[in-house]
Amino acid sequence: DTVSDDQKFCLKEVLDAFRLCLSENREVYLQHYVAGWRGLIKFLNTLGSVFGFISKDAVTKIQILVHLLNGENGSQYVTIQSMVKYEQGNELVDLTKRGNNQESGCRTLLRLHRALRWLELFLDRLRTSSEDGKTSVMCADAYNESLAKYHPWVIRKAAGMAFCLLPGRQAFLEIMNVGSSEQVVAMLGEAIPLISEVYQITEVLYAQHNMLDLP
Ligand code: 1PX
Repeated sequence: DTVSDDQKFCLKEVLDAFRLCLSENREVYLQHYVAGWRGLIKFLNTLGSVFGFISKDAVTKIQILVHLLNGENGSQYVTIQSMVKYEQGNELVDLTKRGNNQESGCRTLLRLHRALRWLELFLDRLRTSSEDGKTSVMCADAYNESLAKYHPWVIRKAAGMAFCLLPGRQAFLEIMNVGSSEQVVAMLGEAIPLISEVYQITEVLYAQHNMLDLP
């Protein structure tokens, strides 16, 4: 195998990243949140170029967050909670229409946050599906229930076409590099509650700050 280890997807890595996300007092560490997404992008990249437009957008958003984390105000970006406080307190977020802060951490993370809900729904369908379950249908159902409402028609159309090209359930489970189907299903059972918790904490935080509709 010529793919080096750090490029190869493994579900364990994503699981670990989302586990490390949660601090003792239920704050979410941005560094690990970003690492979780990086892991997921590796998976997306193994699926081929039809998924490139999705991966490209996600990578752009991850990079925006990484720049903020490594930038001069990086210490304000340790957790999602501190990011929200800092950006809101310093008027660094466009609240109603796009203006000077089109690449704020808050609006950028909100896009990934909405996608995290898709992930939770999709992985849960995958986990509970039967051997002949169709990944394309699971993916489309999860998408229509979550992310689709934020996307214009062209994106929904392109996403729908890409879903049809997803590998079947068995191949899909194999790319996760965990082991047998039963082992993947077990690991999904561990990962989904963590993803769900990170999602819920972020959702409540954004709701409290009226930031669920950032432009
Ligand atoms: C364990 C393995 C599970 C599979 C992991 C797959 C990771 C998928 C990562 C998807 C990340 C998508 C981020 C989308 C963010 C977004 O909504 N961006 C839109 C709005 O951004 P803007 O800056 O303009 O306000 C942007 O318009 C998006 C464009 C790209 C299309 C997004 C389609 C999303 C489909 C999600 C399903 C991915 C299917 C992967 C199949 C496994």
